Amino acid sequence: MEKQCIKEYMEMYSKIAYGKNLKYATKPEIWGALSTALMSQIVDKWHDTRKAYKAHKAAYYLSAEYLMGRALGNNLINLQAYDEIAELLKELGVNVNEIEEVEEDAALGNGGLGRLAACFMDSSATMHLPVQGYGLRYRNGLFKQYFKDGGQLEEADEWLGYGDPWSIRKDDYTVEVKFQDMTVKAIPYDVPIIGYGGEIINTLRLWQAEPLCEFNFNLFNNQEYDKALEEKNRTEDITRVLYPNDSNDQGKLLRLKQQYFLVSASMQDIVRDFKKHHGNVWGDFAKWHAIQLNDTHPVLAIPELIRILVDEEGEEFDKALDIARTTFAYTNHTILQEALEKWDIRLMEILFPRILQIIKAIDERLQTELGHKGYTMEKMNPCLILKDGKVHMANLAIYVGFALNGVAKLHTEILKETELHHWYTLYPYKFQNKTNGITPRRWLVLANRELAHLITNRLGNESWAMDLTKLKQLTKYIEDEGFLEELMAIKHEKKVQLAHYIEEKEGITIDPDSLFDIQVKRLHEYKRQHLNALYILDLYFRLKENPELDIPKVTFIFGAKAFPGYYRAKSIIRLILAIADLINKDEGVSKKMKVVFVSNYNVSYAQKLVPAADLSKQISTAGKEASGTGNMKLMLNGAPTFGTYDGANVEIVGESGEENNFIFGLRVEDIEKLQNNYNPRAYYEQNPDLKRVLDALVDGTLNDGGTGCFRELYDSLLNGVNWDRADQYYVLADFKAFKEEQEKVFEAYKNKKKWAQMSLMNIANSGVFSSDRTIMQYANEIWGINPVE
Ligand code: GLG
Repeated sequence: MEKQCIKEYMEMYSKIAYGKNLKYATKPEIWGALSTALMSQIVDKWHDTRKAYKAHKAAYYLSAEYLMGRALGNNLINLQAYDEIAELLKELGVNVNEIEEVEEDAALGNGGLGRLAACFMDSSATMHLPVQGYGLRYRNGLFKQYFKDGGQLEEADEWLGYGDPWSIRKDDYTVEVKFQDMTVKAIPYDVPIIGYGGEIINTLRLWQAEPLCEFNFNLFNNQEYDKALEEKNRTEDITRVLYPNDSNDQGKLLRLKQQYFLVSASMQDIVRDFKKHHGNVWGDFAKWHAIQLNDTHPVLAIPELIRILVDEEGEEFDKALDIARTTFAYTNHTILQEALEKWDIRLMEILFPRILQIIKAIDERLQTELGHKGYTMEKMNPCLILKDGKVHMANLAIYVGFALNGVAKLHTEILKETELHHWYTLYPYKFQNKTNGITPRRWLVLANRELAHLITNRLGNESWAMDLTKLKQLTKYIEDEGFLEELMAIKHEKKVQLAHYIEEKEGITIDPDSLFDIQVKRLHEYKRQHLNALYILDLYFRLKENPELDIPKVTFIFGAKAFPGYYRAKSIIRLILAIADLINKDEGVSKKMKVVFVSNYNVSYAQKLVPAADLSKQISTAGKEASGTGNMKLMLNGAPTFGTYDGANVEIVGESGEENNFIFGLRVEDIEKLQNNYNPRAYYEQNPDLKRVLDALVDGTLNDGGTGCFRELYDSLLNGVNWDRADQYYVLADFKAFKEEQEKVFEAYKNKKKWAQMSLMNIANSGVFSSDRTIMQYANEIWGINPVE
């Protein structure tokens, strides 16, 4: 990277774009100028990458979500230019961190599923894999969260406020997407995905909806101003906002429109490209393309490809279906029933009747096939695509797809044995496992520069960042006191940094010498933030009774957004805020423990929290968390897992050793046994501590702001609300085991050397959780693509 060159570019850009000399530029302007300068530097390599890929089979990742976070810092790391640019900024009188901090997160996703897609983009480019991402350019990403009067409120996320230097609008690749009642333009915005080392630059293509015609001039002339803009607004609505739902299917018309808009634009783009390079030899389509469907959101790509081949290219339906059957693969991310998308047939009829027709024809083929296999109507039922007035998207994906995968070993086993057992008996060969991963560049090299330096020093070079299994070599320092001390000094430094940030952002003072016990993830009952909260309340009561209680000083940190319409998730946030208020205000107890719920938890906040964690809380009800990926980030940064035997926790503990983690609670098989005669009330009656904390929800100890929501939460745990069973997520059943395990944490934390060794064992054994490994498995075992030189 030519430092001088970047500087000159920035000076020029500042004049053109801001009309001022660079030395008068504000921080956001410096960010804009620097980002644009860096873009100018990568354009040629970007072009070269595209050219090099032409002769190879490519994979396309279709996803409604990409939780990218900030671009600048990450791109500097991947270009290996971070220190150099920090130097340059210093010459300009600013600190690189300050410039990084002005950037808004690109929060075009909700949680794990969207962040996984972002990590996959990074790993594909780093591994030189010809993979292109397709997604939507939401004008407003995931809402911003703030707390008022003890509860969560939301506001729109205007992430494009300072412009968008990290994408290029490609008007010449515009396509038209046709709905029954309107046709809209899909404009691609290409985001460069810089592989580590800066040699390969892949593309994430995000589509933006725009009207064919800006506004209706005749209506405007007739002074019907609102009407003149109606079409424009209706069109722009399609990519206006990300649906803020994680693990829940809302069945909204606009959401279905978004999905079709994404897949129609993407499939047209892929077909256009195929024709350009291979003519219309459709039989070769799957030789050149594999298309991965990230969950059910982009599954309409299947009938859309068939529609294009049949209606526009004149192929036979059966041939088009065969092409689809060798092209698409599907990833399942959850077994939660409420997340499995089932669209009203009626909605599809209104929006795109031709697509519905094609789905019907596919369903007929499925029924014929099953009929030949001797299936009765009853046996067929769970596999049907169309039933009960709905289109079952997962069934469409599994029937047509040539592969389907779960995201952790346990999850895949559950799919095979229970959730999708009917499909497994039919097509056992389609089932695969691809345990999730995370990119070590963002989650270690960038987020924890101090630890990355230590590792590079000890291993001799930086190659571990592209082959994370090399971290295994660190185990040789397990008895090296000097190394262990350095490791803990870095942890302490990251805690100090986080404490400063929390002080500034949340106005809460925390002690870096206390144990940082961290649970960060979306808010959901199955993730059981309330189990953690009830434990904390119990600890508070015990400290009140006995201020001499022998525990190390501890800080419990939460970060989580709740879907705005998820009432009970919001109650849980309110509960934790109320508990935090009670404890932090208590002069005596707060000397030993504090509780912080950070506001607006997002990727950038995670980059500060993860390196500072002493303990990683992963306490979902066994069987419910498909994988988890936060668990991997925390492991990589040296936090032992405090968790249930669920999702990828199982594999994490398998790698780093049970003795270096804290595993507690019911396992999947325990829950299977318990479920039909589970009586949460018995736990309440028999455990006075548990009774005390639950009673605190309703006896006035805690203030729910007059909402009655703590009573509702209490009822959901003890009595069941509406038609739901009481305590569906086994919070009460796991309370005692949780508490006993947390005692073990406190004991272990007292032995500093032992703790440092546990931390080291987690770092050293986190190599398999690199998304480089995951993406290579997709490439080899599903897509059949190879790295390109
Ligand atoms: C899901 C699951 C997570 C999983 C993630 C990525 O809930 O357990 O780690 O996808 O596969 N909806 C999600 O975020």
